[in-house]
This record gives sequence, C-alpha cells and structure tokens, in this order.
Amino acid sequence: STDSSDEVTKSRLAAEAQKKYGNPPPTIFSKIINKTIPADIIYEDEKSLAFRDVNPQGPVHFLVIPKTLIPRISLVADDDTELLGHLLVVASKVAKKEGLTKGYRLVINDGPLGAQSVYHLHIHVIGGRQMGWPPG
Ligand code: IU
Repeated sequence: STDSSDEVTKSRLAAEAQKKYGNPPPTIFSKIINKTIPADIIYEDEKSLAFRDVNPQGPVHFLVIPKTLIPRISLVADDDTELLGHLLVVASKVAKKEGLTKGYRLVINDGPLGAQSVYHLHIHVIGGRQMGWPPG
C-alpha cells in the first residue's frame, strides 16, 4: 500500500537523484525500495535498505543500497561521503547479525568491465564460505 508520505519520499528521492546525476532511469531496486515488488528485506532505515540477493553466490548474500538513486560508484560526489560511509556501517552490522563472524567479502561492481548489471549502487555482502583471490 502507498500512503502520501511514501509519495513524498519517492518524489524527494527522485528529485535529488535528478539534480545530482542527470536523469538516471529507475531500476528494479527502486521498486524494492517502494515495496511495489517483494524482496527479502533484512534491514531498513531512512537512507538505506539491505535485502537478500535473488541469485546468491554463497550461503549468505545480501545487497546494501542507498534509497536515493546513485547509479554507480564512479559517479559519486564529495557530498555522498557520509551516505557511503553509512552503507559500509550497515553492511558490517547486518553481516554480524547474519552470523558472519569469520569473515566475508564486500563487492561493488562498476560499469561494463566491472560486470555491473543493475545501475543503482549496491554493496554485495557475500559470506558463509571460503572466498578466493583474485576474484573473477
Ligand atoms: P551487479 O553488481 O549489478 O551485477 O549485481 C546485481 C545483483 O542484483 C545480482 O547479484 C542479482 O542477482 C541481484 N538482483 C536481485 O537480487 N534482485 C533482482 O530483482 C535483480 C537483481 I534484476
């Protein structure tokens, strides 16, 4: 269901993204944020959301995203510093809540060579198995 405060939040986030990044097309992640499609959300606050990846690459695999539409890490600006720090703190806290006491992997894919497929910035948190290095 959508009430008027959701609408206000949606339009504020869209206006912010448009002002800063031009006119980025919304992705499926905007629908997850708006709750118009379901996702297994494991953390939410005013600025961010964490949900389980539909195609997990380990026993635990979730994504941490900003509610505002930053398309990719290569487009961040100086005034995104606090938000980006917040996303890392959320990643760490949710990893702990998920029981990843022996370590895990954070990944941000950027652009074609980085194999980014969804152009709404997201931090992958993958854990519950031994990781390899170098990554693929
Ligand atoms: P990438 O870094 O842009 O390649 O990662 C996108 C991720 O989003 C990928 O791991 C997908 O499995 C995941 N995902 C999802 O969890 N739910 C969705 O509806 C879609 C993608 I589309």
